[in-house]
Amino acid sequence: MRALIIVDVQNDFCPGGALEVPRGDQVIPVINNLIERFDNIVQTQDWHPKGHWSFASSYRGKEPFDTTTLEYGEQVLWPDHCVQGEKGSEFHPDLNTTPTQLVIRKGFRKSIDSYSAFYENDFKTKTGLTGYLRERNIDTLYVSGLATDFCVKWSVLDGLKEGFQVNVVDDAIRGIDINGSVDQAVKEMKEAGAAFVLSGEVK
Ligand code: VGL
Ligand code: ZN
Repeated sequence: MRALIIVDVQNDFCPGGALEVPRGDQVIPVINNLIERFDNIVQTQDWHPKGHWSFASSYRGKEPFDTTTLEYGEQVLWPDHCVQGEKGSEFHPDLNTTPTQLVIRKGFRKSIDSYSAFYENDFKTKTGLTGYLRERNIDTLYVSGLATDFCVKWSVLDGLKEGFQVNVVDDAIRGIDINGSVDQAVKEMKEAGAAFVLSGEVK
C-alpha cells in the first residue's frame, strides 16, 4: 500500500509568507492533481508556539538564518513562522485538503524544532507517523511539498530509516536554498536510497 505525504504546504512557506520558499506555491496544482491518484493521504503542518527556540527573535543579537547550538546540535534560526493558530500556519487556501486523512503537527515543543514528519530534531522524539503508516499496511511513500532542503529532506531520510520505500516527487517540491542546500539535499536523499520520480509518472 502506498501513501502521499504532503509536507508543510502552508501560507508562511509560500510567496508573501514569513519564511517563503521561492515559487513554493507552484507545487500546489501538481499536488492537487496527484491527490486524485492516492487512497491514502497524510499532510504535515509546521506548528510552533510563540517564542519557539528556532525563531531568531527568541535570542538577543541573532538574525534570521544565523545559527545557534541547542541541546541536539546546530539549529538554523528562522524568522517567526507557522505560529499556532495564526494565518501563516494555515494550509495554503488553494491546496485541496479535503481528502487528507491525517495531519501530523510538528515543532510544537518550544525547545525542539522538528523538520521531519517522523522525528523531531533531537532524533529521539517520535511524531507517531511510523506507527500510523504501519498499522495501515503502508510501505511505500510518495513525498511532496516544502521545503526540499529542510522538512522534505528530513522526512525522506527518516522515512527510509524507518524502512519505507520512498519516492520523491521532483516537480512537487521546492526549496529555500541556503548556500546550495537544495543540491546538497537532493544528493543526500539519493545517496540514502530515495527514488526521484515526476508526478506524470505516478500512476
Ligand atoms: C521548515 C524551516 C523551518 C520546512 C520548517 O517546512 O522545511 N523549514 N520550519
Ligand atoms: Zn518551522
